[in-house]
Amino acid sequence: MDEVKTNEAPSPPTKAAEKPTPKAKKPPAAAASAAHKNGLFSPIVFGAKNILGEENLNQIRGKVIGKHSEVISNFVNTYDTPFGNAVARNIFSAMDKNRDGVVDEKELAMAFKALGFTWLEQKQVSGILKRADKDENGLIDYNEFIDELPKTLRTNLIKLAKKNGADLGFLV
Ligand SMILES: [Ca+2]
Ligand SMILES: [Ca+2]
Repeated sequence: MDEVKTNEAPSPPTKAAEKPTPKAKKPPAAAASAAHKNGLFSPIVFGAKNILGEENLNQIRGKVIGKHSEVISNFVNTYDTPFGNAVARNIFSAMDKNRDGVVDEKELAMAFKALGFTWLEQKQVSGILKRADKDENGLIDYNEFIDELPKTLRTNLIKLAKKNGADLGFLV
């Protein structure tokens, strides 16, 4: 239900007599670099590119451009699809800084900070970890991550998207 404004609103040509240039098809360079600057998801998208191949990714990206809130929901809802799974694995391994295969509280806090979830306090990060940590060993493994984190990520990504508008770097 929540809608995030997109910047995919090509204005209709005022003078149809001029030139029928299909300029709305391609985003201008300025917009692309602006997205880059705030491209929190750039590493994730690049990672998915490595896994899926550029062609697949472009197809997916073609579908998702202009509907960022849907993307956000999708990528956390579809981790059982090749794309969703690739993204989830990427997020997980990006979080796992010391590459021991699990995410500890410090890594989780760092990841949330890196994603821009500045509103999450230590207390809340602990709570998220506790909720995810089904076997109560103080660490999040991939299965625990997959069970719990998509919900958390979605909630916070939507919040982030609202804060940042559409400029989330999905357009790398
Ligand atoms: Ca780790
Ligand atoms: Ca655990």
